[in-house]
Amino acid sequence: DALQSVVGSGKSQYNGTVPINTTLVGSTYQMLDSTRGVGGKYGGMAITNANHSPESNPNPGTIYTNSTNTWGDGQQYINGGSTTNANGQTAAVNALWGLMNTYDAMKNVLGWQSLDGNNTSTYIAVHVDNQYDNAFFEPGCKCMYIGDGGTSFYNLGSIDVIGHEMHHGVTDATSNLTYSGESGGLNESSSDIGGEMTEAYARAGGTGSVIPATGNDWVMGREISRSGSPLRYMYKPSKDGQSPNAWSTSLKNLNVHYSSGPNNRMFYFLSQGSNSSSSSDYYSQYLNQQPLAMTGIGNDKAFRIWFRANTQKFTSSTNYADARNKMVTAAEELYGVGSKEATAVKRAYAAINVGT
Ligand code: ASN
Ligand code: ZN
Repeated sequence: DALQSVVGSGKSQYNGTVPINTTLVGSTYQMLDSTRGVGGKYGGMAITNANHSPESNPNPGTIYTNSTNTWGDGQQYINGGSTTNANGQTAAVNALWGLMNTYDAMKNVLGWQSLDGNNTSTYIAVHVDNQYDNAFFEPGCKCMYIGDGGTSFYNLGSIDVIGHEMHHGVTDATSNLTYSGESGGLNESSSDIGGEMTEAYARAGGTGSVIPATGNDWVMGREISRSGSPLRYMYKPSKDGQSPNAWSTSLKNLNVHYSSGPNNRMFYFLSQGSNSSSSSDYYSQYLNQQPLAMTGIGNDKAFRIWFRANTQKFTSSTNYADARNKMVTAAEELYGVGSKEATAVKRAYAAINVGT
């Protein structure tokens, strides 16, 4: 059968009804986006059904199919229900919408193609395990698995979480930051930055910028949380009760999802600035001091500097001090030695106790 690229309609759980790129094969629609990526397992970006195969040995299954090009019901998946009816398809709609936005933000803001920079296709398998409260990038297949959520979360396919997992794929293909110690925190932070910027890209309406008129929420996983509390607060990491706001010698001993905190906050300052006279949560509490007052350079520039540093400068053993120096170099290459952008990088790191 001839393959025909078409645009379908998906009822997503977190973003309303969204246009999704699918493929018509004979009289069956497939959740295969052949407008993004080439080669790889499916010759385009695909969403597959892991159909509750275990997280410890997941089977990605096959591409989602449907008899019409209207997918999902926008509702949380009912545990134990069909993974292929409209309710079961919603997880796939969430994943494809997140994937499309992640891919487009990388391409249109950063000039980067897919996870490896060579535009190689990947895929996301949904419904992994049972009532699974996690999502992950798997280096073997260079693909991603998304859980339905259990006690803590709803379906983990929010845009920021999908972006987070896809950016693990970029780090895996480039700096390959070791997933422990300070480099592990930077690896996690790079995914939080990528996830938050993907969300910003979608909020900005897919315009090629990551500067939405409505601003960012600067948290990870707001939508997926059953408790209402997000997973991580980029603007003030300590709000999670575990992450520090600034670098210290003991940072390397923390779980990577907490040692990411200071770098997340650095990125927030780099983009949005800080105002030492403000008493709001956004600016207070750097150790016992206020951060240095600084002017932010906005999401677009901050994202380009971070991404260049991670993909072109960092190595697997890069720590916070090394990241700071390489971020300065990346800013100088993009915007000039002595540029306000390079100065902003120094101030943002100084605000988390790295360098001056
Ligand atoms: N969801 C987690 C993450 O991507 C999975 C993990 O702990 N690696 O960070
Ligand atoms: Zn992660």
